[in-house]
Amino acid sequence: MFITSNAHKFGEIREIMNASGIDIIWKKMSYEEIQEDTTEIISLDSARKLSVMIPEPFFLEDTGLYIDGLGGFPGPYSSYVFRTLGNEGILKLLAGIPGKASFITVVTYFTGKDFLQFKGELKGSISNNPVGHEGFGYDPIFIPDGYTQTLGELSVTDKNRISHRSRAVAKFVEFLKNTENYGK
Ligand code: ITT
Repeated sequence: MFITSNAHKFGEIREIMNASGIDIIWKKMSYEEIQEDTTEIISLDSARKLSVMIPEPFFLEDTGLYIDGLGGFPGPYSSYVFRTLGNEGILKLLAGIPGKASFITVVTYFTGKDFLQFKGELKGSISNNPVGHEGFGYDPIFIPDGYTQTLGELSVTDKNRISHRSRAVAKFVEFLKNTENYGK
């Protein structure tokens, strides 16, 4: 069971896990996130709180965009900054600053007993303008290293070949393959 309010995240993760023969159930709900220094801590804290209400196994993930030239900002504030400044606001902030950046996703899996984490990172840079209508969030301003297009120009399948999220989920799937719950 995957807990997220975000249909795009669900769509991406479903495709990755289905390809490995794992069906996932979407529990569509939003939950409050603490403001902390790292994506790991935020993701773990959310899972801990939800496990009090939801005793069966589930997973969730927290994602942040870390811009080197802004000291890692918006990082743990990615959700708030996207809602307030948006992509245009980020581009204005960056005027003149080289836009090396990375996306980090941390999946936290609650086994019903323990909490396990799987991390994925995608390095790239911030574009000069928003481009593309695929994906969501910061995708139109993020150019993965080795690419000329933004993530906003890539299909879900192409984004999944390289993304922070797919890297984290691939580690999670590897773990599941070695447990008796595989495919459930
Ligand atoms: P949850 O219910 O799963 O928490 P959310 O949309 O609030 O959904 P996050 O807090 O993890 O998710 O996301 C922080 C921000 O980063 C949010 O504004 C997203 O739009 C953006 N974001 C997350 N993953 C992204 C991705 O793969 N590409 C571009 N932007 C992304």
